[in-house]
Amino acid sequence: MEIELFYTPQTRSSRPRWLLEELGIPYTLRPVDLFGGEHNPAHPLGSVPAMRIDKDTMIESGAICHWLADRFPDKQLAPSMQSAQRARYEQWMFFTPGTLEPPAFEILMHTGILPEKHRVPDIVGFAKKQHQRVLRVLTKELDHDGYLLGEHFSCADILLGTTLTWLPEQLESFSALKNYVERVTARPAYQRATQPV
Ligand SMILES: N[C@@H](CCC(=O)N[C@@H](CS)C(=O)NCC(=O)O)C(=O)O
Repeated sequence: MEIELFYTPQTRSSRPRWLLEELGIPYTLRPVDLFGGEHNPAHPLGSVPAMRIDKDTMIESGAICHWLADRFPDKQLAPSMQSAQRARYEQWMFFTPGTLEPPAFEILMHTGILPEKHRVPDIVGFAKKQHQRVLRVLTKELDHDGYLLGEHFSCADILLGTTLTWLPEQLESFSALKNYVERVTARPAYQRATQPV
């Protein structure tokens, strides 16, 4: 199987890159200079990430990670469908892109990504409240030395871990989450995945 990952550092394409490093399988990085104005030729919207598996192309960071983790069951980054933990795993795999990411991204958009004249302070205020509500749920879940599924690190931690690094200042009053981010980002695979290309 030949895998190519269309990738820009410090974007959602960090998720599949980290996962590929955790899986320890060969892949080729195809850097896309998104911040320099380049569009990703492998994505219908020009966005990152996209992944080519032999001749097929797949988009959506969450879907790519979900698929890869299941495709290599021996690496144990996703509980099997028969496992009692599978439902919980699915829940957290969707919680990050569906519930944590929207307010986090609104904050980023309206404090930095959008040109100043298009930023709306009221959206930031609302998004910060919603983001903090979500962080309160997560901090209760992670008030221990492990991961979303307990002692076992899984692909759900990759989605969550990357997303929590977006806004470190928002974690100030959540020590369990700060410790969690330190723990997951200290993993050798994360360190490899954040090396410059
Ligand atoms: N839901 C998509 C979002 C992809 C996305 O918006 N990627 C951003 C970088 S994090 C991007 O490429 N933005 C530039 C653009 O869409 O033109 C995913 O998770 O893959």
